[in-house]
Amino acid sequence: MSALSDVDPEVFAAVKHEEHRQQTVLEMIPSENYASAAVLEAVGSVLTNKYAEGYPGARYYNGNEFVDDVEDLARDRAKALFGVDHANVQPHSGTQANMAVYLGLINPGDTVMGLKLDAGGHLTHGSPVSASGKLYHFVSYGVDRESHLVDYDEMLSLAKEHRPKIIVVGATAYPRLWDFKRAREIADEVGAILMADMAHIAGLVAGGAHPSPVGLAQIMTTSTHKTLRGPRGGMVLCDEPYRRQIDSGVFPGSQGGPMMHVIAGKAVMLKEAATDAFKAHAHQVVANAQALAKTLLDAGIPLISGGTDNHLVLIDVRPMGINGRQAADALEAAGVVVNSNPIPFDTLPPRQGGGIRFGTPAITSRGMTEPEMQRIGELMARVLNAPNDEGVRAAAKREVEELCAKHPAPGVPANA
Ligand code: DSN
Repeated sequence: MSALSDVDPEVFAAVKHEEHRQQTVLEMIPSENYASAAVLEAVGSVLTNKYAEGYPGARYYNGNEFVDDVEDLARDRAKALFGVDHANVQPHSGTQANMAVYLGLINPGDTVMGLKLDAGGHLTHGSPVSASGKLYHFVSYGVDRESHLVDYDEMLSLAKEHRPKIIVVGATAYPRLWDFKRAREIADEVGAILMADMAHIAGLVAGGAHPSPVGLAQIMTTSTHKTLRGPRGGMVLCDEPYRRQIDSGVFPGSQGGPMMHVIAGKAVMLKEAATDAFKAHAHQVVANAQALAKTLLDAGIPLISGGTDNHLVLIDVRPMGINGRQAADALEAAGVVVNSNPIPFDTLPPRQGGGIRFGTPAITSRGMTEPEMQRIGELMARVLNAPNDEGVRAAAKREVEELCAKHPAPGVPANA
C-alpha cells in the first residue's frame, strides 16, 4: 500500500491507469515526453510546501536558504546550457513565460507580431481568444502557400507598416528551421525586440540539433517539459539589459509564489540536458523524425512543407477524406497518440483541423531509432489509408504493443 492508495484510492487508480497507458501506447504528440525518475522525485518533494515570493536572496518570506540553493542551481544551469546572460526559471508554463515577457516589456495596446495560428503559431502569439490578443495589438505573419515556409518578406513588409515593439518567432506546429538571423535583421530595421518562443525546439537547441536563437533574439521563452524532458513549466532567458523587466514581468507582474518543487525538477532537467547522452538523444530525435517523414512520403502521404528539419511532422489528412480529429481517433485506436492540428490556410474549425501533428521526442526517449521509425511510419500509413477498418487498426495495435514492450518508457513504472 502507498500513502496515496490508502488516502485516495480513486486518484491512485487513475494514476496507475495512466502509467499503464503511457507504457503501452506510442506517445507521439510532439510536445510530450517522459520526465526522468530523478525529475519526478524532485517534483514530488517537500519543496511544494514552501512559499518563496521574490528571487534568491530577496524573498518576501523567511526560511528560504535551501530553496534559494535550488533556484540558483536552476538559473546557473540554464545560463550555462544555453549561453545566456540571465534566466528566470519561475514561469509556471510556456504561456506564463510569454505573457510575462509582454507584461515586462510593453504596455497594453502596443503592437506585437507573431505567427498565425493556422501556420503553426501559438495561442499566446496573438490569438483573439488568448489574453495576448485581448491585451495587445497583434499583427500576424504567415507561411508561403506553396512551400509552407515562413514568409520573411511578408514579415518585413508588415513590420515596416505596423512598427511592432516585439516580433515573436517560434511555433507549436512548424516542421522547418527558423532563420533567426533574418528575423533579427527585420526586427532591427523597425526597432523591435526579437523574442524567440523556442518551447518546441529548446531540447534540440540545448543538444546542438537545431540552430540556437541565442545572440540573435534578445529574449527567449520556453516550456520545460517538451523536447527538454523536464517537469511541466516554463522559463525566460534574456540578454542582460532586459533582466529587470523580465523578472518583474514574472513576479510580481503575472505570478505569485513560485513552485519550488517544479523549479527543483527544472534544475535536475537542466543538469541532464547538459550531458553528452542528451546531445546524442537530441540528434536522434531529429534523425528519427526525418526517417518517419521519409517512410510516410514513400507511402504516398502528403506532408506539410514536404518533410521536417526538427522533431515534428505535420500531415494534411483531407486527401484521405477525413479531418484531423478523425485521423487522430483512428490512430489512437491503433495505439498511436497524435493530435489533430490546423494546417496552413486551413478552412476547418480548430477542433477538427485539416491535419495531424506528431513527432519523435517521446518515442526517442524510449530508445527507438530508424528501424522502429520505418515500422511506425508504415503502420500509421496503413491506418490513415483505411481509417475505418477495425481489422487494420487491431493489427497495428498489436504491433504497437510489441514495440512498446521492447522499449519501456523511462521514468514510468511498469505496473502492467
Ligand atoms: N500546447 C502546446 C503544444 O502542444 O504544442 C503548446 O503550448
